[in-house]
Amino acid sequence: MRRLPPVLLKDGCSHDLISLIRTILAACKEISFRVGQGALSGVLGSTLDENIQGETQKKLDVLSNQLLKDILLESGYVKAIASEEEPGTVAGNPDAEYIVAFDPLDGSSNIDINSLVGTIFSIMRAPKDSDPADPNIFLQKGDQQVAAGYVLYGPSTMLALTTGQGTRIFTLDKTQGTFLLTQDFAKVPEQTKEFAINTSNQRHWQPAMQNYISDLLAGETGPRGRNFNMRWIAAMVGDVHRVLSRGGLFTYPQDTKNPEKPYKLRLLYEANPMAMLIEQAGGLASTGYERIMDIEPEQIHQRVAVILGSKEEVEACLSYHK
Ligand code: AFP
Repeated sequence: MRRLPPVLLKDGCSHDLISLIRTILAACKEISFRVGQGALSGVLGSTLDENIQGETQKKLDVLSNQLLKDILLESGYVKAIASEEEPGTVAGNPDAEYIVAFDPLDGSSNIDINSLVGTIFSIMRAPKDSDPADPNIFLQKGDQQVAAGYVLYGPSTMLALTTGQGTRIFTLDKTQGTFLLTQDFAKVPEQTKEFAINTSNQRHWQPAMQNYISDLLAGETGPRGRNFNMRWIAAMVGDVHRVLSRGGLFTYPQDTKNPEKPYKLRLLYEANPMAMLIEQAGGLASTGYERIMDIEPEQIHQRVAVILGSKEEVEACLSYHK
């Protein structure tokens, strides 16, 4: 078993970037412990509050957000942070080089049923001489990300991380408290027989997605000529980890269920970091009409349609969207 190299990743990463990633992982180790404690640590269940997204906040949402926010702002390594659980951005060290956008606990509706949850993070450079209190410093295309990753709190706690030189997978050794490198370069198989979508929204999808999924469900008797399998974890971090591990297509497409909210997933701290991890592992990540990491963000909690995973299957899905 290879140990984590002392500077985490060579790849020409600066000392401050390595220290910033280590700071994020320090918070994630604590979150892993709390998630693992479950009912024993009294953090299950919901608060009486809603977040900026209008979603009921779970106790672990609030705890995870506070842990990441405190450790990052105290570290001095970030100029500002943006979080799914924060209405606006929070200013940090005006002299710091990096900004971090994160979803502190993705899939939090899974907490009370002991299912998969995770932390997703995206690291960007702060524009030169920028104001740490200016939320517009986060409005950068996904291609501007310096690093991206997630920590999956499952039977084992795993980290997927990219700094632009491929996607690596690490596993937390809970006896030592260190993430050990367990897969050097993750590779998404170009073909797959597995897709992930919340099928209960089928009547609300656009015709392109209805036709694509219908052809998958037709199996070997339909136009695809082969059978497909379906999975839905209801935590993007779990579905994306499966895609990174064995291929697949994950999608949360546009739907008309709530006219004010045609999309579900957030661009800055879900779609963009996952898109970087997937593309660095040879997969594709699209909205159906454009590459996710080409999108010019307009506001920090902006939502977007997501179709990502095995290259040939994403291309097949996109062919229905022409
Ligand atoms: P929560 O964090 O509110 O549980 O939402 C998780 C998520 O943003 C994403 O991780 C899942 O893929 C998706 O929502 C699940 O959405 P549905 O509950 O509509 O299936």
